[in-house]
Amino acid sequence: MPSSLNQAFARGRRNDRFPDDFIWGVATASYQIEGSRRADGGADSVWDAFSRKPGAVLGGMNGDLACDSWNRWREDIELLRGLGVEAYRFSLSWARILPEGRGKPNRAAIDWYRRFLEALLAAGIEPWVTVYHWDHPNCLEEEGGWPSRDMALRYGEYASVCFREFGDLADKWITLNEPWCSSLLSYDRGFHAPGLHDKAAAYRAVHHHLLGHGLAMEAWKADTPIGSVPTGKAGKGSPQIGIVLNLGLPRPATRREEDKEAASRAGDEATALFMDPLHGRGYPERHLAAYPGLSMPVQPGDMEKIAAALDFIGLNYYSESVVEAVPVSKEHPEGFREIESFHDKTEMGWPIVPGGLARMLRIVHETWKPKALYITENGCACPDLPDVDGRVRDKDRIDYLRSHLEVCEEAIAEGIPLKGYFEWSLMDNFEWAWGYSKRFGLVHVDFKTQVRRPKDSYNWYREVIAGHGLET
Ligand code: IFM
Repeated sequence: MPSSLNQAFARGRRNDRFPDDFIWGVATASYQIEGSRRADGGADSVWDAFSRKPGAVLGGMNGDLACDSWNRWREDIELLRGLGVEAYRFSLSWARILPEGRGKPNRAAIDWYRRFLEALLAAGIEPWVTVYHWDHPNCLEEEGGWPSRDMALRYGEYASVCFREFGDLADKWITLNEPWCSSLLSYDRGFHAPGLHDKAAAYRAVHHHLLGHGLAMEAWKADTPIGSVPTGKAGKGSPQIGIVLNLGLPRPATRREEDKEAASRAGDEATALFMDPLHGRGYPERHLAAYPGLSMPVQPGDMEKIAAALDFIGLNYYSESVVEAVPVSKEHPEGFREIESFHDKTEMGWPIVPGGLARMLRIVHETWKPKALYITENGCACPDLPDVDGRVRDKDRIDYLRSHLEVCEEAIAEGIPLKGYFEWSLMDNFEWAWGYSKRFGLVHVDFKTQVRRPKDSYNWYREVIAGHGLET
C-alpha cells in the first residue's frame, strides 16, 4: 500500500475535521423519559400538575409512563452502548430528589440515580448531568414558583444536594436547561407549565433562574469532590460546569438597515437577556426599555453571583426565525415582527436552517467569547412510521443531522471552540405540550408496548461516532 494511503488508514477515522477530544453524545431529560412519577418516593412535579389541566397538553397526555426508563434503564444503557456515544446528557428530577422541595433528600431516588451513574461509567459513558430540566416539585410552584425569590434559594440548595450526592460519579454538570422556556414560555406565553400569562412574573422568573444558577455555581465550587470521578474511557479532561441556553438570534428579513437592527433587538429576549448577565454585562437596557412596566428584582450581590466564571456554554439549536421591522404599536412594542420562513420544515413546523447554527456560533463566539461551546441539543421531529418490516427509514433526520454537523466542522475550522455535540434525542419521548405526537428519537418507541427500535438515523450516527466525523 502506498505510504500516504497507509497513513490515511492509520489515522483510524475518515477525516480530521473534529479534534481528537471532541465529544460525541446524545441527550434526554427526566420528565420526558422516566415515567413512574410516584415510584420510590417521588412527588408531583409542576409538569404532572400542568398535564392534568384540560387542554394543557395535546390529547390530555402526560409523563406518567413516558418511556418507562425508571424501570427500563438497563435497556437504555444498552442502546447508548450500541450507539457508541462517549457522553450521555440526562437530567435529575428535583421532584424525586427533594419531594418536599427542600429538607431531607429522598434516599430511594438518590440510590436510583447512583446505580444509573455507576452503570453508565461501567459502560464507558461519561455522564453529563443537567440539574434542572423543568420538573420542579409542584409544592414549590404552589408557593410561587420561579417568579418568587425563594425559588432561587431552594434551587441553590437542591443543586448543592446533587453535587454532594453525585459529585463522586459525575464531573460534567449543567445547572439549568433553557431557562428561557421555564420562564418566558411558562409564565408569559403559557405554553409550558405552569401555563401563566403574566409578563412581569416571567421576567422575575428570568432573574430567579439566573440567581439560582449563580447559587449553584457557588455550591459546585464548595461541594464537588473534584477530581475523584472514575470516568474511565470517557474521562476527557477536567471537571466542568456550564449552563444550557436556547438562544434565539433571528435573521433579518432583508439587508435593509432597519431589518438588521430589528433582528438584533429581536434577539435580546432569548439571547442578551441571559448571555449579558452571565458575562457580567447586566441586563440589556434596550430590551427592558421597551417594557417600562417591567423591572428585574435585582438585590445587592445578585449580579456578581450570576456572572461566576463558566467552563462552557451549551447551545441547543433547532431552527432560526426571520424578523422584519414594523412601526411600534401595542401589538409590536419593540417595532419588529416575525415573518414566515419558506425553508422546509420539520414535524414541529420549525424551518430547517443549518446556516442559522453557523450564524449563532459566530455571533456567540465574537460577542461573549465563552471558553468552550457545546451543542447540547440538535435534532428534529419526523413522522417516523416503522415499515412493515419494523424498520424506520428516517432519511430526513439523517439529512438534518448531517447538514448541522457540516456546520460544526466549519465552525471548528474557523477557530470557534466547539468541543462536542449531543444529539436530541436518544429516543422518542414526551415532547411537553405536544405529548407523544412529536418524535425526536434516534430510537423509535412504541408507547403502547415500550418496544424500542433503533431507526436508520441511530445506525447512521453510530457510524459518525465510530468514524469520529462525517464521511468525506
Ligand atoms: O424536547 C425538548 C427539550 O426538552 C428541550 N429542548 C428542545 C427539545 C425539543 O423541543
